[in-house]
Amino acid sequence: MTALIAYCISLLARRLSTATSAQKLGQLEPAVKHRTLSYLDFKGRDLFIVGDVHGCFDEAMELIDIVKKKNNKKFVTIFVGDMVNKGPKNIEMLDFIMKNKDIHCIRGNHEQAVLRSALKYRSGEKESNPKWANSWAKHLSNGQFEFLRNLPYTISIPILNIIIVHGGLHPHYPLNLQDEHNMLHMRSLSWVKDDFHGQKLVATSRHEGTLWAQCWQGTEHVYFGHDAVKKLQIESNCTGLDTGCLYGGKLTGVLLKIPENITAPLRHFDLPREFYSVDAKEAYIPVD
Ligand SMILES: [Mn+2]
Repeated sequence: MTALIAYCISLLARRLSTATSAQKLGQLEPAVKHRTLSYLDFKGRDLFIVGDVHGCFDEAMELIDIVKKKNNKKFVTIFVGDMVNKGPKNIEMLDFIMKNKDIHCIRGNHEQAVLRSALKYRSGEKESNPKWANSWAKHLSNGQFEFLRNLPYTISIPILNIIIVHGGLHPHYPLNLQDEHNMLHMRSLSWVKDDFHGQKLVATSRHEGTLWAQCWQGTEHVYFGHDAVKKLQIESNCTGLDTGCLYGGKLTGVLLKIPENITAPLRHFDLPREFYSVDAKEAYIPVD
């Protein structure tokens, strides 16, 4: 009888702990998963979309300065996720993106990793994944935590026919049905057997199969990051901007020259664009 009661209690405890961790992850959901920018959000300015910074704050400042010096027109900057973590100046980078109103950001897998670590530290749990050097998450203020938590998975700009996502998009699903893990992590697509002896296209973060950007057939042009190994990816309707600054590569951004007074949605390839990059000051960490 005692053994039975003990067994029931252990079952209950296990269920409660599963519920608690699911609840905890639920605490990381942004208020808006898919953000839309309207023309008024950047009217009269250009758009500068920047790849993975990973706390390489000095290089980010240098890149933005170069664009400022070369162009008289002001611009709005959009970061494609992984603005922080693993790099040398995470707090400086976080302060910069939080304080500047001309900056928009989306969530990368590293913002997600920092949020998960912060939750663990806050609940007194031991951080079991220190390899990502997330220890700075211990010191996040409530404001910093909320800023990161509210980073959307995507930003869409319908008038320019553009979507910005960190990892990628599965070509078979509309935006609102995209898997959240895939949006942060995916790099490739592979066909695998499904339960009905057919084939299904599965997203993976591994470097295998076909690059997802080569399979994208959506009408929108997608800007993304997350694939430092492949560096700059220029496909017909996708552009990958992670050129591995953290690993001693470059930090890259693309300036979209926005015409004055747009009255109807533009085709992305009608927009003139210029690529800019700066060299990393050092290889901050070796490639995984
Ligand atoms: Mn990433």
